[in-house]
Amino acid sequence: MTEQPEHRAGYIALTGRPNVGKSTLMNRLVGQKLSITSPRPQTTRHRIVGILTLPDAQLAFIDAPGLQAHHSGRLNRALNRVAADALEHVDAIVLVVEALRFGAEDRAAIARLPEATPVVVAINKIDTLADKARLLPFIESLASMYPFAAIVPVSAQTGRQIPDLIAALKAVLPPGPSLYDQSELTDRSERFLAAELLREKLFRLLHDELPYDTAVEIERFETAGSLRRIHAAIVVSRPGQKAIVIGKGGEQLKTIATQARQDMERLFDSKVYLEVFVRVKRGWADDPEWLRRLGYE
Ligand SMILES: Nc1nc2c(ncn2[C@@H]2O[C@H](COP(=O)(O)OP(=O)(O)OP(=O)(O)O)[C@@H](O)[C@H]2O)c(=O)[nH]1
Ligand SMILES: [Mg+2]
Repeated sequence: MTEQPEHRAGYIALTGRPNVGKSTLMNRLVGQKLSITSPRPQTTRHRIVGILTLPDAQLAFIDAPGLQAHHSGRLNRALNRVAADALEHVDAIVLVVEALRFGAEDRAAIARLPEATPVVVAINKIDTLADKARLLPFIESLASMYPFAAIVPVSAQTGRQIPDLIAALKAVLPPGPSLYDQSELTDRSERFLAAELLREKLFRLLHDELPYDTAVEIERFETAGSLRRIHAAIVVSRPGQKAIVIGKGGEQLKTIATQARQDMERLFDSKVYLEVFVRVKRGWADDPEWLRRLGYE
């Protein structure tokens, strides 16, 4: 009789400076687009769990906002709380850094690592490297900074060496039964995921024009057979911002809504009827009731 490997399971937090690819990496690890991504830093605003179930292990990844220094106010404080909490009570941490691009914000991320939790480094975006030989000294310098359990170069975009990262994480997880049912992919509802997909299109299509205090609220979410009927509000804090989101002749909003609907149909594997409008709510980002309503507090 061959001995079965012991089943392992645990929570694994993804951390690292903004824009290193934490959310892209989580999506790649679980094989599904759950967490939104964009070229803009500080895209992720909510904690979301993505679950990878294997025959001998279950890895529950936690993606969360990074610590924000560039904005102040109540919304920002709420985001920083989520960022700090995400590193507590986890079984392991993946510190994501970008290949050959290490700076003050990365150093700060290392300084915040809690003692006694095993940390695996994922050196992301290796697909952008012309000269792979330069990775070795980079790995050596990282290894001298902190007692990391492992350092694995990967590409979240192409999937390169993702199996090696999973193996390194399995090795540091404690033995134990699964935390979630094996059919579960995330702890979040379709309602939440729909709001996020719409927010992603705002981030991707409006670039720097998009004000920081823009959010999405799902006002109605109904499932009728294989159809999802969704009414969503894009919440901005000034009338001028409403004009930016709608665009000339409503073209911008139409593109945003079409792309969001296509992503929702893929994720929910169903037809989606999506109606989107823009609502102006002055000062919502400093209003406790609205912060709660939009899931920030
Ligand atoms: N070339 C390349 N680009 C990548 C890779 N992984 C992520 N990116 C890109 O990097 C940008 C940021 O990715 P995100 O996953 O949103 O980064 P993040 O760390 O979650 O960012 P925040 O949530 O804002 O902190 C996006 O434009 C991604 O497409 C990779 O392996 N290779
Ligand atoms: Mg992110």
